[in-house]
Amino acid sequence: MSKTSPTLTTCPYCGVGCGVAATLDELGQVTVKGDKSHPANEGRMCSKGTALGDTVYLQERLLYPEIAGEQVSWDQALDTVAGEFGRIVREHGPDAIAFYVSGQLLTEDYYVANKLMKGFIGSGNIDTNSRLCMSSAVAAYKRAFGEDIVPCCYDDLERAKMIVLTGSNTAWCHPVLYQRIVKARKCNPDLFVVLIDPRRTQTANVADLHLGIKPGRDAVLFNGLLNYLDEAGENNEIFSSNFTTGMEEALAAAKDSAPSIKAAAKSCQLPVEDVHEFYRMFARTERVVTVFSQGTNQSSSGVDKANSLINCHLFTGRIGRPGMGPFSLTGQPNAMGGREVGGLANQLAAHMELENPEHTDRVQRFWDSPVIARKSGAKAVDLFRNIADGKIKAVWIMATNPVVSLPEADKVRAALEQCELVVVSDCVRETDTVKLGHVRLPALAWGEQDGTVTNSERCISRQRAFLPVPGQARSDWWIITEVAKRMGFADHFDFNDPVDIFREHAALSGFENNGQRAFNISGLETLSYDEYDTLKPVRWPVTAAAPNGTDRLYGNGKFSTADGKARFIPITPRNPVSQPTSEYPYVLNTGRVRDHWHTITRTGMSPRLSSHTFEPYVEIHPEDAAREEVVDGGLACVESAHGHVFVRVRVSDSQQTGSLFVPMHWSGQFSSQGRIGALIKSVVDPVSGQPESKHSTAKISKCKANWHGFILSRRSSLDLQYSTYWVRSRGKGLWRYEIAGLEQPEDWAARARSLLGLPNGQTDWAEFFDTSQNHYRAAQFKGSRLESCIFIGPTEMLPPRDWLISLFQEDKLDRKARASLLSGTPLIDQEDTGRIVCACFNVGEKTISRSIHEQKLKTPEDIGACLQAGTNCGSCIPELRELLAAR
Ligand SMILES: Nc1nc2c(c(=O)[nH]1)N[C@H]1C(S)=C(S)[C@@H](COP(=O)(O)OP(=O)(O)OC[C@H]3O[C@@H](n4cnc5c(=O)[nH]c(N)nc54)[C@H](O)[C@@H]3O)O[C@H]1N2
Ligand SMILES: Nc1nc2c(c(=O)[nH]1)N[C@H]1C(S)=C(S)[C@@H](COP(=O)(O)OP(=O)(O)OC[C@H]3O[C@@H](n4cnc5c(=O)[nH]c(N)nc54)[C@H](O)[C@@H]3O)O[C@H]1N2
Ligand code: SF4
Ligand SMILES: [Mo]
Repeated sequence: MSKTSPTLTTCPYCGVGCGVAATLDELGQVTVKGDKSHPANEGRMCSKGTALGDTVYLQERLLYPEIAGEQVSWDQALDTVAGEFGRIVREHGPDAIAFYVSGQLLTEDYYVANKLMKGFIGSGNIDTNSRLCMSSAVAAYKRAFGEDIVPCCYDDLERAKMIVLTGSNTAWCHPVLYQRIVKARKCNPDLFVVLIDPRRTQTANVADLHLGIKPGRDAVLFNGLLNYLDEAGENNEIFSSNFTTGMEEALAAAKDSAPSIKAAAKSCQLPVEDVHEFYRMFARTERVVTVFSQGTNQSSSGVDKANSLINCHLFTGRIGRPGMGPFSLTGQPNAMGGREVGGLANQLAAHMELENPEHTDRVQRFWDSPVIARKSGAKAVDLFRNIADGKIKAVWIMATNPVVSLPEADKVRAALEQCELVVVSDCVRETDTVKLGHVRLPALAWGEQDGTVTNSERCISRQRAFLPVPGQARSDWWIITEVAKRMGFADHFDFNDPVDIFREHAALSGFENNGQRAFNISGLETLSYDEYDTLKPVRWPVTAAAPNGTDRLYGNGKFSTADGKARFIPITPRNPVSQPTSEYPYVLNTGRVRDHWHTITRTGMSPRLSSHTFEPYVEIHPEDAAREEVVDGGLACVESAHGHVFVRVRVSDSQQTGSLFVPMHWSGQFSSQGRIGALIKSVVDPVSGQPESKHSTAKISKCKANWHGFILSRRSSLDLQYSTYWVRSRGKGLWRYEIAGLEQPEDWAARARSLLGLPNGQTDWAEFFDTSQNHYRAAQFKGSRLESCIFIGPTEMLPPRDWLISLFQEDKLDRKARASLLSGTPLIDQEDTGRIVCACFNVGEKTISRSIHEQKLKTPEDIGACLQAGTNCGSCIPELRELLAAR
């Protein structure tokens, strides 16, 4: 493999599913560019995809199988897992074991995991992190259409005249779709965009109208819309009378809860005019796409919220035609593939149902399996409760980090700590979950593995390997089939290549289908090895009748229910379960930042991606901040009945009063106390079982640290036991540690030395101590190169980090530079660039602000022309606009 032959593959991050062209050069460097031929992105990329090359290094990888922390052979590891699973099933029955899998597995991996558990072990106990992500959307689509079908495709975003983004921070979480919306607006100035989100996120930059809804009230807003549409005579009678049932009941429920615009606005705490504008525009625009994501799904009434918006599309018949429809964006790269293979504990496979005897019979015959699960297994939150209760004695966790991402995460950790057998398959060694694995199985990572993924618009794309297999890592499908073989099911798991599995999966989708299941990719069941290898992205269904795939579904008004009609669902809105109290007065909302992916196991390897947001934070409205006496840039403790975190304070009026926002990303691997999942109450939607991760309650207080500091060091592990607060992040060629402590050090210099593990009297160590101010600074050199530096003092007022980080790039620091380093002030010719805004070209906030001022820049394009910022992936353009507005 050389520079000249890029491999076409798919980005492993979000559900947009961008095609990328990856090149490995002679020096082992990986560069990644957007694939112009891929329909999802047509060459576009975001900051995360662009930086994929930074994340393929092997330092943090799990590369050998381990039992109890000792390296073992694959045979030993696989025999142990198969043997123990077999014993536990014999002694306690099949429900005593469970798999907890992930939307980041490839379809082929997912298929065999589900087949093993449901068809051969005979339990429904396989659930997935998609439970925390998509399950409310799945349940809502099933209720409305009779099947889990996303009827739209991305082209609809360009064809729409109105786009409603609800509970979606598209700019950060689906950045390429955001770019497509921005472009669509340029091409079509009449395109009207509405954002519904309690926070004013970067996505608001593309919105004509931002509805800063009271958290959790979405169903009232959409019930109000349904009622308005009815009163305005906007019913598509031909559609609703021929193709739907249940409209009258849904209308009655809507009228009950939101009888007028005024009532809806009041309940959602929104200005009446804004709600009216939204309703009016929706009523008069035929081509509307309603995009929804976690602000809808992660709710104790997530399924109802989704159905309330689907009702409005059914009422107006806006479904299945170009430029319209209710469009759930999937989060993970293969959330959709997991839905196809039935990875959720209440599904079977190929869109069939566990509790439908006809379906179980069909799948059992197809699999020729000795048993078949006939009842739903435990959903994620219950699955870990069953582990805690000892009902589940062995669990196999693949490609997910539940100790960080599940609610009441400390209980999840405790459950795993006392579980008889914890098996983990991961590519990273030190995650909070992998650490608890008795058996650790090294999986291949992106770039090393082959298979398929399906994105939000049902588009199946290939992931292709272009990197050598490191250590003894193996593909997930291989690991699973080897365990299956050793459990006695060799004949049924005799796959030699992912294509063998894919063909079986495709064949099952068409097996005795007769048009009953829209998920049908039987057109791909005879793919040869070469055809699979060169498979072009294609949207399912793919059948003999539609060999090139299908853009939209249900345009003919024929749905997947028994009578072929879609169902209106009457919605009685419910409030979120946890409501603020005098003890926990704030609504705690959680979500994502631009450049990190989930629990940071992979994006944390990239200096570029780590510099945009390097610390966990809490966002709070200025009035609340004043009341709680927390200040911007200071540290705060956020606490619920279940746990606490220490995070940096960001005071911002984009946050509502009474609400806090904390990112979901930080784990024990990267912070002393940043795991926000520990605070979230395990409240779930009664239909979908999806946790209410957007609406817990908490209190906030100032963290009374007596010293603050930071360390920049080429060393990756330091003993940070004296720091109550620490966060580590990667910089170019170094690690950055932000630290703080509660107690008052007696000897500041000794404190600093102990943090760096340095004996007194070391000579390559230059230090400066201002005793009157208790400011301690020190730098360690190796030859003329800076090795580490540490700054501590009594307040957060410390020198700019970005300038110091740049000194690590120099091979030689002269005396002047060393002196300026210790004084904490850049020399005239050294620029402090500030926090990195453009991750592609490493352009900092201060550089941009200076140029805006000095060069009188007016638009993001001007900034691009002057500094390159924003000209590659475009992920930072919303922030460039904010910096322009701030001038
Ligand atoms: N950068 C980045 N991108 C990602 C990911 C990542 O980790 N990092 N993860 C991927 C995954 S798996 C997923 S699921 C997606 C998630 O993508 P999104 O759903 O867009 O992201 P979130 O930040 O979780 O939440 C979206 C918004 O919901 C809002 N919200 C909270 N409560 C309510 C409410 O009651 N009503 C409404 N209308 N909105 C509310 C929040 O304020 C937040 O801004 O992102 C994917 N893309
Ligand atoms: N508070 C709060 N909690 C949330 C959310 C929220 O918004 N707020 N969002 C929820 C949502 S939507 C999601 S999707 C989850 C995500 O949460 P998780 O799934 O727990 O997060 P990840 O960090 O993506 O974990 C994936 C793991 O798989 C490993 N991995 C990557 N590729 C492979 C592979 O090919 N094979 C194997 N075996 N391992 C691999 C990675 O190293 C990593 O350890 O978090 C949920 N939790
Ligand atoms: S939008 Fe970004 S993270 Fe999502 S698939 Fe595309 S490049 Fe990857
Ligand atoms: Mo997700």
